[in-house]
Amino acid sequence: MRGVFLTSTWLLCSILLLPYLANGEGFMEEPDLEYPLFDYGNIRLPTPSRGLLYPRESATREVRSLDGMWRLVRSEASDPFQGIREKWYENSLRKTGRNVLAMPVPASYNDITTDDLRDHVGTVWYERTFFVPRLWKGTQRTWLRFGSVHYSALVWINGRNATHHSIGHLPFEADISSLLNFGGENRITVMCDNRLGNRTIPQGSVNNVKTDNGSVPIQSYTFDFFNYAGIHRSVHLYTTPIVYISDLQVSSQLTSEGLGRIDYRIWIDGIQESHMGVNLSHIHVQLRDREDQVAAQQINKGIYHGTLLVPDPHPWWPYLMHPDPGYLYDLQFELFVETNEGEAKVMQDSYRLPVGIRNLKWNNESLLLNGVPLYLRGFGRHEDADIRGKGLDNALLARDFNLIKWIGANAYRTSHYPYSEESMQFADEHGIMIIDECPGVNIDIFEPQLLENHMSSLEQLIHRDRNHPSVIAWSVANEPRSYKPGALKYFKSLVNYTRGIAHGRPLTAAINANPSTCHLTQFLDIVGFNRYNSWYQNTGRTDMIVNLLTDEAQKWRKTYGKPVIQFEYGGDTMEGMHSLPAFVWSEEYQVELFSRHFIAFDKLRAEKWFIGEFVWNFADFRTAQTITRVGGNKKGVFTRNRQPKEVAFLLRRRYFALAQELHQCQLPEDLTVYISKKVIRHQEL
Ligand code: BDP
Repeated sequence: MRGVFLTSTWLLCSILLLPYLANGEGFMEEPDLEYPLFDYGNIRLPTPSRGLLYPRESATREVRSLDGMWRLVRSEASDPFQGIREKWYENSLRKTGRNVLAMPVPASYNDITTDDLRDHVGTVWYERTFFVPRLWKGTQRTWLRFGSVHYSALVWINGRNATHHSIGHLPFEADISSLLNFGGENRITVMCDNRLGNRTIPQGSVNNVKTDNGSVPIQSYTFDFFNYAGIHRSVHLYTTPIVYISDLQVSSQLTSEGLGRIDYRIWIDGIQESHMGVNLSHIHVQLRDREDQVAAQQINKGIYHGTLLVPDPHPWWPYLMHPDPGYLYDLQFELFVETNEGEAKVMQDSYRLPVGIRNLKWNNESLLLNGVPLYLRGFGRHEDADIRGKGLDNALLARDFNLIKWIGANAYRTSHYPYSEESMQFADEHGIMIIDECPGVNIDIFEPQLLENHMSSLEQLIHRDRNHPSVIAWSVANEPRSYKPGALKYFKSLVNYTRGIAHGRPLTAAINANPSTCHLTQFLDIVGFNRYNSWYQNTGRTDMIVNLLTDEAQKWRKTYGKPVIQFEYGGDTMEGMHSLPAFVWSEEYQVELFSRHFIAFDKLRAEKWFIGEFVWNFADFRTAQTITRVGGNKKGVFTRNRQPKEVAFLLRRRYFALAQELHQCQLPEDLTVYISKKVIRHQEL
């Protein structure tokens, strides 16, 4: 039940507390989910996500973390559902008689132990206990929220079913008030299944193979990163009032009159369930700037969407495009109810959402932010580190953003899945632009049920991230087998559906097919291609980059007439391996390979439609075991431990040179080192 959302009866009493307030006219309507699905007549469209606001404390909400040490028990790989049959969730996992391990949350479980848990296929069970205050009973709702569990999860509270979810890297939650023991101990049990199949996003396959110890299931997949699993992001308990703000949607613009414009929509839930006879009074919407001054506000009665107009707005700018990047306002929503006497108004719920004000537009040449054509200098990345795998780690997050800023990048792609909500917040605050990618990596064997899951992954991603100013595009896939005949109707349907929910962002994908064979690119707004000149092709020949790359980019442009980005280029590099002249895998080779790409990029930049260069990869990362990987993929500009390789200094000089050329940014003092009296700092650039 979606709660109160009145669109037709306009009972707006938008009390204009400041002269520049406006009403909700012109607000983007909710997408029409009856999108034509072409050849896939019988596809079930995803149920639109609801709720899932990031847990934030407020005058009416409490947040508690369930992160910490949990217990873990693994099932036999050959019998993943043994725990369900034997009802392991009914008692403590200690009672299963199986080996109980201490397991940190958030973290991937794979690299924590010294045994073969790393390569386990199937289910593992987590549990912990926690207390809930007596005072929470009856007066509010208690929610359980997971930032992500990879790949699928079943959750029990005190032995009773609480929720379930599939597709990693995305949040899910449930109101668990009716399952809790208030004032006493509670037990949470999570079954996590890491198996990937033909219809999961991403795909994989599990096959039994004969080993010296008998037949065992082996998970295989074609994507190039380790299939880490477990409770990857934070687990929170949070409270809301019984009648509460369940969801918020915002979009922003800078008007031609120089005003900032924020359109918002609010969902209120729980009125039916409240036995207190709650009468909604009004919603007070207030925009506060960094100095905590009110920049705009509005009071809405009986209407749950509106528009704030902001005079002299501070626009949200990307890093190095403006001296004050990442400017965020606080958009505060306060829901008031009438008391029984109908006289006093009482604040029922409040929630604060950070928002940025910016214009995002695109055409067949450019992607423009606040009217300025963007040139994206960035990376493909991974959420990956030693020991914690894909587990959220705030220290790593802060280090990564410091490195991104140190190197002068202004963007990255969340290759190849949605990154943590905490990282999206960081990107908003630091002015780093995000190409937000769903987990559809290496999609093959196109069929309707896969399409349903793929749509759902995009729907959940867009619902989660639509309010972030840093998100400038949605990427619907990475390197799908888009040259295969089945790809045509699959992607036509997928893109059509996604366009209907895109919330003001262009659509793109990272393609490795070529311009004449790709069935996906024709449907997109921005052409993104991955190409490993002088690495996977013409290995060792850095003299075969410039022409091939410029020709290919031009071909993409000519075929589709859209802005073009190179989303991946690079070569594996062993830190500390040197060779003069350059030889593959050496630091010198990576430097030479990058430098030759820069020549091509500069030629292409002269043609306005080439709008970005993304290195593969920000840092070295773990992959499955193969003979082509030495401990993982080594294409990082930084090591897995987040230290620079030689190429990082070159890339830094380029990224800052571009930022200075395009946006007159100040160069950092330490960009070059002293050489002699005659060589003046920075002139070397
Ligand atoms: C591309 C993939 C990426 C790989 C990279 C590589 O998009 O996931 O890690 O190649 O081979 O094809 O390094």
